[in-house]
Amino acid sequence: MDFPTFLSDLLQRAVAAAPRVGEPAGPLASWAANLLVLRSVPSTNALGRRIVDEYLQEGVPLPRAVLVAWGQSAGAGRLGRSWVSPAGRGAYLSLVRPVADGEELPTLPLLVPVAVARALERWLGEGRCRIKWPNDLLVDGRKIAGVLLAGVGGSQEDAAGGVVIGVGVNHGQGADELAGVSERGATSMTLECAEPPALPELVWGLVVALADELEHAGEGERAARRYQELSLHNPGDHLRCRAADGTVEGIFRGFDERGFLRLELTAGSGDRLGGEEVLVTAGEVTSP
Ligand code: BT5
Repeated sequence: MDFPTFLSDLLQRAVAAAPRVGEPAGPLASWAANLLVLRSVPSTNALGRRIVDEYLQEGVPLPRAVLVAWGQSAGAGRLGRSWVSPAGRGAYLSLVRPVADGEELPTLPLLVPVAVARALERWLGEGRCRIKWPNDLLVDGRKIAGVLLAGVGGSQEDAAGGVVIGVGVNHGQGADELAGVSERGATSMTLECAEPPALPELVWGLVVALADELEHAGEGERAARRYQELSLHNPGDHLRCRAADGTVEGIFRGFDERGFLRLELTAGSGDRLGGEEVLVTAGEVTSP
């Protein structure tokens, strides 16, 4: 598939999602109304941040928007890491959204990976895509997708800001192309699905799933439950995590409503005692 075909396919899908006169608009319509498809950008998340910044600075209400790229020259991961984004080989998109109240923001890191896993399951088969805390999507231990969220402006108490929700999914790469991309190993929809979707179908499937799931922003209990259902980690598992202040190790006791990981320490470290429960707020699970 070439870029013009990709572009026109997505635009047709957006037009088809527009509300019909006399019918109530579903969750998808407000996103489909502002769909931008670009051939190449450094990063859809960087572009999204710029849009949110400018709207907030000008005091203009932020609309919902979907930014899609055919390729990215500087795809971003967390903590300064990068996302390998060859043109026409993956889904690269960012959703821009206002944050109406302080309850919504903490639920997004839970809802977004859930939406992506659910979208991919349609082609991968149920239960094959698992979430490794906090934001990696794995199939049989290999990374197929990643999520990058950035809140802009506002604060948790007075949330008049916006959020940029970035999603990258490998689509057409073969095993050779993915060798060395991720330390854990990487995979793609083409490698994993008996009948992989076409690239625009994958992108649109992600938009639809995100639009649906984001309707539940702010529902912390529901978000934590759905995240746990798709999590690679089960309560009772022994986990080692790289946290903000070093490595911690212990028995996993579940997620809280903000997606923080509850860990019962197996060994004391620093001024913490073995058996103490700690909340890991940022970092990642490094083993098993
Ligand atoms: C992520 O970061 O997994 C978030 C990735 C988000 C990418 C999307 S694409 C659209 C939007 N615009 C952007 O600029 N970004 C978002 P993190 O957990 O930090 O993982 C990054 C690590 O994953 C890298 O250090 C590599 O080890 C590995 N990696 C990089 N590219 C990969 C790929 N294509 N497939 C699998 N693993 C990859």
